[in-house]
Amino acid sequence: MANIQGSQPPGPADLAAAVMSGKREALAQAITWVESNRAEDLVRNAELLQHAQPTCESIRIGVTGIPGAGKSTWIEKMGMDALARGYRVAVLAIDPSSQRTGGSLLGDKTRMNQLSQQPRAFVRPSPSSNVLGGVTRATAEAIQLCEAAGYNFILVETVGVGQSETSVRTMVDLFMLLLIGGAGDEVQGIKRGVVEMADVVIIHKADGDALPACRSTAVAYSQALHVLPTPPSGSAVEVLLASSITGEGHPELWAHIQHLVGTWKDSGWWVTQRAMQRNSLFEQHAKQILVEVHMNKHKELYNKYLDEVRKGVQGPFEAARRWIASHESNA
Ligand SMILES: Nc1nc2c(ncn2[C@@H]2O[C@H](COP(=O)(O)OP(=O)(O)O)[C@@H](O)[C@H]2O)c(=O)[nH]1
Ligand SMILES: [Mg+2]
Repeated sequence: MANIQGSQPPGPADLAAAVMSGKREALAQAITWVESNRAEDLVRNAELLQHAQPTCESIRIGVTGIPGAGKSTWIEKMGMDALARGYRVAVLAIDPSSQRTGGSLLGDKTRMNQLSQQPRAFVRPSPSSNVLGGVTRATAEAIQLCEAAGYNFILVETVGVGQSETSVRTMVDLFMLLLIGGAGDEVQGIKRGVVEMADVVIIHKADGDALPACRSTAVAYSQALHVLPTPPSGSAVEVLLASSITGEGHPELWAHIQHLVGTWKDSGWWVTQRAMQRNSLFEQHAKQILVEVHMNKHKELYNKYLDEVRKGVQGPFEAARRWIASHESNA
């Protein structure tokens, strides 16, 4: 998209105003802006974000689980339910793997055909594939932009394994782990660390022939979670069965989410967690901007050291230290 209306591209303040007035194309364009990684765009983006402040109180929910666990289907069901309850729904996907595959890992369901046709829903399938190392930042900023546009129910789907779960955990209020009944931990690609990040464990696709296997998986996970320490939220992790095809388990899930939101708002965890997340984002931004700015100035030296480290001429730590130190000598 070139710009909103005329021949001149909008300035950051104009775009922010258009986002806050609820124009979908403006929101889409603003998210494209923050997905840019170019150093010269950082100032423009900062100005956009300065202006585009949230206009609503939101609930942010992150969803993880292996490809095929039904995350997109679950999100579409939750999203439709949230719309029915009067929320405005935004869906974002965080997909570091798209850097390599151009996003092809995202299946058809990611388009969320039903949800994306709703006027009060906004679906953004995946960050653009050229966001080098900036996927986390772009997603966190996209969440802010959605909230500026008045979307008060934000769903974030993680795609790919490893880093993306940890990143999403730092930007949502509730983190859902979707598992499939019957499959062992290894099959599910679940590391202990991911289970420990979850606020709710959902044994998904609990319908038809799969129901008995789902029940036993639920029992096994309830027992396993029992021995883990209570999460920092203070709420024990519940294991719930759900099907996003039949809708079974969704009313209970919805009630549980509302319960957690209420409990955490009363206990102060809601505010504390968001404050901690803002600090964590600041730290990430500071480090990343530092490296980007430095890289722009000292790319050649970086490549030279990379080569020397590969050949064993310099140690990796020494090279990194000297590369950073080049700042003082050449500034
Ligand atoms: N039986 C059953 N199938 C489901 C359910 N949810 C999703 N699926 C199917 O599982 C497949 C993968 O779903 P998708 O949402 O794309 O998974 P994702 O890769 O985790 O996003 C699709 O064929 C869905 O129709 C469910 O609750 N029950
Ligand atoms: Mg998906």
